[in-house]
Amino acid sequence: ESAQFTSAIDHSVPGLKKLIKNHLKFSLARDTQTASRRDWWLATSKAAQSLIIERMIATQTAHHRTNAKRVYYFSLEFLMGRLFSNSLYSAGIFDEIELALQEMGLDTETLRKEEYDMALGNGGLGRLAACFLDSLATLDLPAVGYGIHYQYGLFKQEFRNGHQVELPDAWLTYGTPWEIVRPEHSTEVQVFGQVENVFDDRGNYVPRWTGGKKILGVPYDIPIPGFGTNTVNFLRLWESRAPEEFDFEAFNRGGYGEAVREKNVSETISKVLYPNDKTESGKELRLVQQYFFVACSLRDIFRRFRKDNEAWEDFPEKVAIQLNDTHPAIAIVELLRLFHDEYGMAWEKAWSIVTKTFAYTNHTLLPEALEKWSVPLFQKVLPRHLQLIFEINKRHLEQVEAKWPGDVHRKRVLSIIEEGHVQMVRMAHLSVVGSFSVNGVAALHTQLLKAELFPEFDEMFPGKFNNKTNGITPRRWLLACNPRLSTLISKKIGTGWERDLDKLRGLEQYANDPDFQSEFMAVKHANKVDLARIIKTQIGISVNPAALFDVQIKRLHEYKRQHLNLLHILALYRRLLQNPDLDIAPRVFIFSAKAAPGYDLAKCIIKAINSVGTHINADKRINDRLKVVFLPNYRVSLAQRIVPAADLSEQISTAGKEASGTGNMKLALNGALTIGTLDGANVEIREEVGEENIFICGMTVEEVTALVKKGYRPHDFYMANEELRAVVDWIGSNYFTPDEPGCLRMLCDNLIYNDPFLVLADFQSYSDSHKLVDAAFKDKPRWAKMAIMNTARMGKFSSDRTIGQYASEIWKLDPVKV
Ligand code: 26Q
Repeated sequence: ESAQFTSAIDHSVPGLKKLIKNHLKFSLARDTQTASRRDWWLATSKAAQSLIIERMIATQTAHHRTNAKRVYYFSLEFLMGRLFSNSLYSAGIFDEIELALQEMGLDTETLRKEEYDMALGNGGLGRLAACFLDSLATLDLPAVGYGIHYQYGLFKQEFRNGHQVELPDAWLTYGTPWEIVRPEHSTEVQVFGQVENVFDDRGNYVPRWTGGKKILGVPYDIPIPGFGTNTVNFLRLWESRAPEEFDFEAFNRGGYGEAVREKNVSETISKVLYPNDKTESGKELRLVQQYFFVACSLRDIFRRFRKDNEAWEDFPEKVAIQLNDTHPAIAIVELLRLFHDEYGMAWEKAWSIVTKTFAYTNHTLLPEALEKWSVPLFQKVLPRHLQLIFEINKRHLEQVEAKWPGDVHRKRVLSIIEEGHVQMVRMAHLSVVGSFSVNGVAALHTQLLKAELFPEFDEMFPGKFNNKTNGITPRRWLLACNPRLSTLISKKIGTGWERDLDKLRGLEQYANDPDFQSEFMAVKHANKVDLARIIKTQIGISVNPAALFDVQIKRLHEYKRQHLNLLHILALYRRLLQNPDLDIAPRVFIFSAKAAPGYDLAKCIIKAINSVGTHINADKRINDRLKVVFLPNYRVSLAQRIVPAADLSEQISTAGKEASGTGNMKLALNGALTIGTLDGANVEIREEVGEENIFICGMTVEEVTALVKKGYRPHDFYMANEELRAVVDWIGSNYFTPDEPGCLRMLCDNLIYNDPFLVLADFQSYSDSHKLVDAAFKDKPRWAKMAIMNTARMGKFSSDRTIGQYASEIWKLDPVKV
């Protein structure tokens, strides 16, 4: 079905000029003489936003009129980055706005730099949610993203003497043109309190959750426009506030000061995004955040469902909820509680609706990253939910008993409650039991999920586990971030690839064409010149755009092994010092990464790269053949500058540890070659681009497992390899940090005596692989051909393909044309 849509806005260049000036005047109270760059950016954004809002209203009317099934994407993180270019492209006014601005002596390139990144996420998981929203709208799928309106996003990173320093990310200081506050859809939820038994309206003596602290959720909506279609979905983010009555009560109890203090507690909930940090695990406020946004969102979904439907049985036909990891998994229990406690529905019926509604995506196999909450903490924050979890678990274990009578081991490993000194609630187990679908994010990851993490669950629920290999949106990660390559591609194969990335296969036939090769590499060179300028202005280092740009950009984590990269840099440096005539292609090593504030070893790796880099960059003897650059404050907008300029993409996690990776896809799509392990989506990237167009190194999952089983001794690798021993010792000495003796000792000791991620075991293979990279880079036509093949064969990794599979295989969701 479709709805009629006609725009009331003049899309012409003069029309848009007028619209921008009107916003400058009436929304910002500025005249053209005194307007700052930010004012112009705001006014232009508001102009684009008005076109998008028109389409949003039409879309919501169409979804309501057709009573369409919707998917709700629940996530603690949405790493949106900047929205300016995306909005212009999606509103279909990029060129018109460019011209309109030109006539006023401005340009989009300058204005877009005015925007703060919307950094409401840590990394891969949050950025995946943002790419999914883009694809959902582009595929005309009815969808709403639900999350938290954090006042502060992921911390801002600076370096002081090479050490990471964290600063608050006050992204809302000057406001944002993209969001619409909707106080009329505010909703109240409670936390804490106790469970009492009371008589319900049918005379049954039932448990009731009472005495909790009331919190108001106020929604902010960010329109999400599709590309090349009229659909505009939205992202709804909840801000926590103190409800009026509560303030008043507090005032009566303790006066003004007490009332303000109580208000602060309520407003703390949406104050700040938690960094993905070991030291932050198990924190009460994090559980409150999770429950707060999930409870608000479910009430919002109920309101929308009740407008168009009568029977609760129809709920799963109209509502699918995707859980982005276990972070929002408490939604399973809250929906059960709403049906059973609040609406008096029988347990069996309520549970049956719940388990037809939820689907869960797992993003990690690392045991230390699986969410657990202690039972006493749960008892304090969500006492009724804890009771319900015990009841869910009792019934679940009865099913286990029915299937495997007397098997106590099975009951122990399948239980939602982990028994121990303190009992723990395993959120992953709750998610598997409460969902009809559990998916991994790459083929290898899903295989390991079934075979290693949840083998007993896979046996108990055959068919529940499935794979959905991640993807990225080609609108942001090619069209917007790499205009030169986009133009070249469209010139060669026409447009259309933006909505159908498989069309890039059309480039394959030109991979051997010398003219196309030089055009393709000229684009890469121009992008490298741009990045070199950014490097110069950001950190004052001059780099040669003709050098090989070797890029590792991602969160800093031991399993991602930035320190393996560093060991190789030191080996190269040493080879050059010992053999000054060594013939290697000049290289610029580019890092960008944030370490979690409490992750000491990760911060030590940052310091090590910075200190080694400073030393190498200043060494005249190597004649600029090596440069090491660490760009501070990695974020989406910086990634958009680095990705188009990369020659080589470092994807070197310990096999079996990186669930998928998505940076690997962004870089390969933009013509960077991958050096990587057979981990995550690298396996599928190799399948697509062909093994002749990728540099695979390191141990396989099977080899890693075998080595760990036999007993890994990093010291043996250290002793057996002269070069490896030299570079590890070099880091551990005070050579690179004379002013801070001992500061890199923990890194060096960790490698020799512990090395949980097998860095030393993979060193030689990695170093050998880099020799092949060097040879390939010197052969210019060969490198060009390989780079073109990478771009041409990355179609599979469009998030449109991923979302198409979620929609048909999990959500059973149909598009609605607007
Ligand atoms: C947990 C507890 C307390 C505070 C924070 C957290 C927390 C926050 C974020 C735990 C994990 C995350 C993020 C995980 C993440 O980004 N995982 C990545 O997801 C990508 C998308 O599927 C994959 O491509 C990556 O392989 C995976 O590491």
